[in-house]
Amino acid sequence: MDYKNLYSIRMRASIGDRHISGGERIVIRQKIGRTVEELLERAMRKGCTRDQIAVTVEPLGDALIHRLTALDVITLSTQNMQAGRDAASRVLQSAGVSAQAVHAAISHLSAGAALSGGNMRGAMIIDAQRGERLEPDRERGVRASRFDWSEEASEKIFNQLASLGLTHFRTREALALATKVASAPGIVAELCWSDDPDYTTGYVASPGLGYLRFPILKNIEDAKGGRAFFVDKDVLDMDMLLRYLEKEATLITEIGECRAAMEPDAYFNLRTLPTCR
Ligand code: WAQ
Ligand code: MG
Repeated sequence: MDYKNLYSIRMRASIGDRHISGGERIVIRQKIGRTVEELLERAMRKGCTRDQIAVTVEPLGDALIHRLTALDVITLSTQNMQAGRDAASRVLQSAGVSAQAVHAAISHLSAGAALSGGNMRGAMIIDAQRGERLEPDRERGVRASRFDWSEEASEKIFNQLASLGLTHFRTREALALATKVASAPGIVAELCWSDDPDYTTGYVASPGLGYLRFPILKNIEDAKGGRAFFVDKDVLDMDMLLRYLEKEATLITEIGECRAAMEPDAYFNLRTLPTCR
């Protein structure tokens, strides 16, 4: 892949004010046409022929492109939502998020984190110690943008995840987003679950722990979802963080380790064992 002549392609489909479908890629010039088509098809499948589909093709030119290695992936399986949230909370706390901040994030996400009570388009930014919300726009939130897999890494992660039975495009997309977020300045961890009523899997991600999936973080048919980016307020430079998340291009060129599912207790036992080499 030629890292110089890359293009950011972003699609957003809406009906009136309502966001219906979105997606984005970073590709070489020769792939622009095909990629625009793929993103359009994705919007059409969601029934977005009635209103508006906007596709932006932006040359990244000589802009610096950060190259990242994807977070390691593991799934921690539980029987129900409460056990899932308890395990996610424990992981977040071991990543350095206070119990208070975890509680705040889960309450906001369950209730609908936007000021108006619905889902946000972007993420909350939450002080990992005090649990206070810091994002400048509490209706929209902060959107991570301009990230993708390189062609080689895309193929590798597809195969790795598929070998574990993880074939949904959401998993690859969320892993890419979480990898960018975890690499951002001031980030401690992230908590996410989908707003899609049929998709109950969510995750916790952090630079040190990787990407931990939880198959039941909410009940089926619940259309409330969102993201919380936990930050270390002592080192946070909000402008720098927002610039990195929204504007600076990141390409994932290496994949991490992908492990089979296990129960949370088995995972926590593993992690507290002394490492013998
Ligand atoms: N930046 C920040 N927040 C975003 C972004 C973004 N680019 N895109 C979505 N969000 C927020 C927004 O509040 C959405 O309502 C919420 O996240 C959920 O978005 O199998 O599919 O696209 O490992 O519904 C996680 C598990 C799936 C995947 C997450 O999220 C797996 C998912 P969705
Ligand atoms: Mg969604």
